[in-house]
Amino acid sequence: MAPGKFITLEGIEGAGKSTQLGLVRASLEHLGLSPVMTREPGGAPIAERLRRVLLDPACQGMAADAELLLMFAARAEHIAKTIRPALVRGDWVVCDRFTDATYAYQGGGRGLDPARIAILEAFVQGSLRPDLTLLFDLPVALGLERAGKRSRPDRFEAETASFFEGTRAAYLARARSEPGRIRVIDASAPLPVVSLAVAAEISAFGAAWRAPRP
Ligand code: Z5A
Repeated sequence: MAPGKFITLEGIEGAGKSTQLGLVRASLEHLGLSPVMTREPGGAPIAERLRRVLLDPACQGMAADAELLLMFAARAEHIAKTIRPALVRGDWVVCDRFTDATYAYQGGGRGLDPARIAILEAFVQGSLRPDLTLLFDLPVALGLERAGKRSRPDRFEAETASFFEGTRAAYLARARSEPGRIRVIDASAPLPVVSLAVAAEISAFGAAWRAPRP
């Protein structure tokens, strides 16, 4: 059986990834696939416990290196328990955030050296990389305005605009360096326009790779 494909969704705070997840799933189902939907940090029981620590506002001031290592600890668990078994079964996996978020948030936002992130990426993931990444890009002020409607911000949502400017810049730099894998979606557009762009990207990718129908 052919291994499944791995699709990730990325973007800064309030970019609209979660809003589009249902459409991504529906587009893949339309192609006869039953994708495994998951997220980071989290996506497996122990990884979800680590997520609670990572997002907890009471953990404000966590050392940047500790944050980085916890992200990869959660990822190791997620890969072992959820992602790799699904891909080996031939299932497609759709993940709300993955390692591009580490380069963007811990690299671009916190200022950690990307070379150190790359060492952990190789250690934890081996050769596992997303096959397709949709990067929802929009100005920081608009993302924060959209996300600002939430009542209780988590530890990342409480960050400053300059943190998210660094995050966005790192995401865009990665998209420039891997244009084949990372497809940039203009997330500042009205919802129906963003949805059309998402459906087009997923359909094109899915049609090129979909498993033969029985
Ligand atoms: N993190 C990290 O630092 N390092 C890592 O390696 C990983 C993660 C993996 C997880 O938070 C945090 O972990 C994340 C980065 C960090 N923190 N931040 N920021 P999360 O997964 O719980 O939250 P999130 O990923 O940031 O999700 P979000 O803030 O909810 O963003 P979103 O999913 O992209 O946005 P949304 O909820 O779909 O939309 C926000 C609002 O905008 C909502 O009211 C929508 O109805 C509205 N919306 C969406 N699209 C539109 C359009 N096109 N027009 C108008 N309004 C819209």
